[in-house]
Amino acid sequence: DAPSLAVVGVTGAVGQEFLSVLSDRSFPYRSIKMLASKRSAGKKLTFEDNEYVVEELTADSFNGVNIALFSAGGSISKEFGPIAANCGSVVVDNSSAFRMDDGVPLVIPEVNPDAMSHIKLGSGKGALIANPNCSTIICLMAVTPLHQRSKVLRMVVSTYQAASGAGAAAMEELELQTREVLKGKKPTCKIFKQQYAFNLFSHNAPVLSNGYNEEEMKLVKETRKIWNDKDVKVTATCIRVPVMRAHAESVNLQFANPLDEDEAREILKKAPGVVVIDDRVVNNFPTPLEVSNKDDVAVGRIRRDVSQDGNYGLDIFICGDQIRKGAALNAVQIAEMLL
Ligand code: 11C
Repeated sequence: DAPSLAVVGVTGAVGQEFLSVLSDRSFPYRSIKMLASKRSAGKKLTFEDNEYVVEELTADSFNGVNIALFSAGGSISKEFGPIAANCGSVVVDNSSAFRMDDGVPLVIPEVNPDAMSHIKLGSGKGALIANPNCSTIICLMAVTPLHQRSKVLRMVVSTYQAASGAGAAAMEELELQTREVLKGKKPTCKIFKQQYAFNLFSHNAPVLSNGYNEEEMKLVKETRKIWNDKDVKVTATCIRVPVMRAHAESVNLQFANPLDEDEAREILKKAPGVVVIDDRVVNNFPTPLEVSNKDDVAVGRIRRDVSQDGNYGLDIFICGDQIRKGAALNAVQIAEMLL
């Protein structure tokens, strides 16, 4: 039997993308519940030619639900994720609420599918599965195939993150500010404290006592969990740039064994969910616009790191759609693995 689904946070940017990805991939379902906060309850939406009324998320929402896709923020996940799992639903959660919890698999299907192999749909037992942070997913999609060939000892990541990572309201703010600045008006700053259009700034996540912000530490901790490698050295600097919906990341790698750039390029060309855009002659490399609304993560600027001896270091540049592979697509792929 096809599963019954629930989408929690259906009116948000990722919630809406869940629906398009489910439809694009012809995900089978018996029924689908559209769940959101009280504020959005009663709104109508059309999905695959049927009209649905958005229902208020409550503790009773999950009776009979087999798979629940959550993207309504960490506090909603913390409150309702365990309720759904206790009702027998397998929860695929897009927030950071459970990612580092022991016993909760943190999964990128192309990278560590085995982490969730013990979770079975139809066993009657609910479960929580966490979707990694978008920056981690996009980074590890490209770096893992290289890591599988030659172990990564150290990774230095610098991100250029899109508005979508901060939600639909941040995307609207970027558009509004761009219009305002072009008209010579003072930009409206609601989501971010500083001007976003024609600017960039350190990621808006809270800064911790070690000087890193939470977004940066997610890259550090999630990589260790997904690779099951507590020794891998990761450092990151995360920056918000005025781009609508795709993140870019510059990644410097240090390997345990030599890996030259030609072999790295061949590995990446064969990697699932990855495309190589690496044309030095015409200076054509990945861009956020090129990958927007696409499933694949693009990699380019693949080159030997001249600061390291021999072939022990590489620099690469990665772009991936934050809402799609960084969030909704990855979650739906996890749900597909349950079928
Ligand atoms: C961003 N990665 O681009 C963030 C948003 O832990 O799921 C998502 C935060 C998270 O701003």
